[in-house]
Amino acid sequence: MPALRADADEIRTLFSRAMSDMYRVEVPQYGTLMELVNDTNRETLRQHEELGASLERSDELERLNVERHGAVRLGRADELFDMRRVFAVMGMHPVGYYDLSVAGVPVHATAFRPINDAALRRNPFRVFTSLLRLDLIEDETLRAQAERILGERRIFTPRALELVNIFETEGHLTVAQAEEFVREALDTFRWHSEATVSLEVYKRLHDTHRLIADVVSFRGPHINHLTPRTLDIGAVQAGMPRRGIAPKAVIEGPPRRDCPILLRQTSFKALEEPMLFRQANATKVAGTHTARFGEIEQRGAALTPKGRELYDRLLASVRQAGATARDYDTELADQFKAFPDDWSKLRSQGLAFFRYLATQAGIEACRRHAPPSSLEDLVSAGFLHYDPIVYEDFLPVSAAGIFQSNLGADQQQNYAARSNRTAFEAALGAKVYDEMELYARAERDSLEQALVQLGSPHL
Ligand code: OOG
Ligand code: NI
Repeated sequence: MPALRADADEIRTLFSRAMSDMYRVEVPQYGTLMELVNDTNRETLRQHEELGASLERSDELERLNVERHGAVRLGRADELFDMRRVFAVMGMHPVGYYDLSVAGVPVHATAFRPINDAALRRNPFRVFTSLLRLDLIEDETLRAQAERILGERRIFTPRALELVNIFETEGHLTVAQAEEFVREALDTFRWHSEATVSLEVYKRLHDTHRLIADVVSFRGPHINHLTPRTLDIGAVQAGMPRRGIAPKAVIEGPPRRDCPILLRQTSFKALEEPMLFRQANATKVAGTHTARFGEIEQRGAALTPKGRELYDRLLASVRQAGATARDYDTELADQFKAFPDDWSKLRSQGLAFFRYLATQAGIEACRRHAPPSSLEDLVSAGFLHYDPIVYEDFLPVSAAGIFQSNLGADQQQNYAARSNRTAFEAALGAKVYDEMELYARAERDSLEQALVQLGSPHL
């Protein structure tokens, strides 16, 4: 009998669960945060029946409890190349290019995530994956030293890479191989409390940028946070201090709205963790390192390029106003009055993406009479229902805010904005997917299916 094949969705779910279990042991506050988020989600669903119904229709209720994203920071081009191959086994592919150098963080990044509707419904696990840009270190000696140190590490176990090879040749793994793969791949993301460098080198790296020390001093790219999705981020932010967690001052992203858009995020400060540094004379000295933190997010509708342009413009004007944390929320809410907060307007003005469904009444009516031939008429007749498509990606300005709240304000630097997508894709060994194309396709596919159900009117 042939061995049972594992499918990519199953492997991803096994992996994200294993990652969550590992992180809960490594960072106990993560467990506390998970409890708070679960309690809040239950309460929100109890209070907002319509939200529950909408999530149910788009099959999102199921995924909510397993949904999370993590982040890692890599040091070498070939690490990114292999990371792409490892994530491909789990049905996760690079979507989007994020240049964080513009925000004073010397990395560029992509998000590995599932890209088709069925896979996203099963488990939308995402990993924000940054690559350190050593080319932005000006001190040549330090840059060469960082390169040498990074050159010596192997972040994947030999067996993990062997299993990736098997997957690439066979097109799948067996269930037994998949279980082994999850154990082996997980090893890459664990925390190492012993640095690969001396305290002195660590300090030099750290003084250049804390992020450089975080990447270069370790044997592997520890997962630095794992973020659950909440349905009410304001409630979680308010509940954090009661459970002994101190959140950052402001929630990143758009303001609170009746129709949530994109992504709102907040985090708690990185932990100062004990470390051992390996001195030249082979003795070890104790020190600390701050890297790992907790974060929560609330996801809303994916915006079209037009909607995104409006979002970016409004957010930029809030930031230009330079409000202090206390006034920030007021300023944000004020500016965003210019962003329609009503699903019907968001749809008719082409600001957000939607998934269409043929209604039962529509299907029955269209059996009796020829259906109307415009999208607007089908919607207003109640033959088509629409729900927002959830935003599956990240926001560079928010990501920079999250990075910075964990690096300390003194660590902001001004790199001349030199985006380098070509170098990133060369390292990755592939082009990143364009997220706008993925959302547009999901909308188009849903509409086509709905129209078939209504007897294929030509629009
Ligand atoms: C990644 C920060 C970005 C988010 O949610 O925007 C991120 C990092 O700190 O490595 O995870
Ligand atoms: Ni994050």
